[in-house]
Amino acid sequence: MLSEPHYDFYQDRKVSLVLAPFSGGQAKSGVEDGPKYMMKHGLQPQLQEMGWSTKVEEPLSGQDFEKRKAEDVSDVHGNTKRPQLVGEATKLVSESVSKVLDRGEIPVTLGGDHSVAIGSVSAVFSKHPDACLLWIDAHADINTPSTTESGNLHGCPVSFVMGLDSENTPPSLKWVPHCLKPSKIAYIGLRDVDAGEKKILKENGIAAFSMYHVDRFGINKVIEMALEAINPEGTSPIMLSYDVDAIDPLFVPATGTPVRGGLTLREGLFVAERVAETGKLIALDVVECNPELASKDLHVVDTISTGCAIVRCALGETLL
Ligand SMILES: [Mn+2]
Repeated sequence: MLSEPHYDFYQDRKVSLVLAPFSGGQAKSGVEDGPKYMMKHGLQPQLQEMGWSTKVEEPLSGQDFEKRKAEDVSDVHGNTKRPQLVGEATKLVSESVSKVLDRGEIPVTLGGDHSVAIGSVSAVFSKHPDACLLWIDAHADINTPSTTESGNLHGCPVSFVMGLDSENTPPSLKWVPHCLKPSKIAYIGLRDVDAGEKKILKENGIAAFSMYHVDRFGINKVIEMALEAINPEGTSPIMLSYDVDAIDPLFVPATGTPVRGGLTLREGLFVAERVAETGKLIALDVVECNPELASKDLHVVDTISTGCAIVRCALGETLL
């Protein structure tokens, strides 16, 4: 049965692009250029064309995170790498997203690596405790300071906002509110989940739909099941945190941790279209576009144009 499209949250059509050019949640350089490339690709005029009024927030401008990442090797805490940088950057992102929400606009956070979601998710769930979160990703990003093998904090954002393993939280991330309940997050697209993460997902009863489920049930049914799990009444505001590596590297090659066997381009965009159709979107992240990792120019275009398309689809662009 087709649900009637209803774009309740889109009446005002006001969006703020929160640029988060940050790479400290992982080792590779280049992901900090994601926002710049998406802006250069024309994201802002594209949204204006769709009838959205747009603002741009740059909470990290004037900071020297990239320089500090290169120079300061002492920024470690237990297993975790660069917690001071991640703590500072995500706090700035959180304050910015919070301000955008207070103005009644939809924050669209453009990463940057996925650690920036510590900032966006904490702001959204502090203001909307009744919200639910769809996490679209090849990875679960729910490692804790104790379980992480790489020490890269872009693999840990969910554990911080959930308050897992809080006794080992680095001091610089103690500001993060434990605002997300395990019952309010669902994953789609998983295919590279660490053993420690599988345990966390199971123990907390988290709704996790891997590529197996997409193959078994189809993407439409998977989204229905995901929303049913986290938003059974259908009334909660929805945040979408979208890692472009959920989509297969055939379509999105320029990303830091590509994993084969992902969503097709259409399945990936359908997720965003379907969320838009609910009319309940309150916030969006699009992260992990890394133009530096492209081996040809075409790979940059593929990746950046997909990132922009995710934003447009989530904000109501339709094929007809
Ligand atoms: Mn991710």
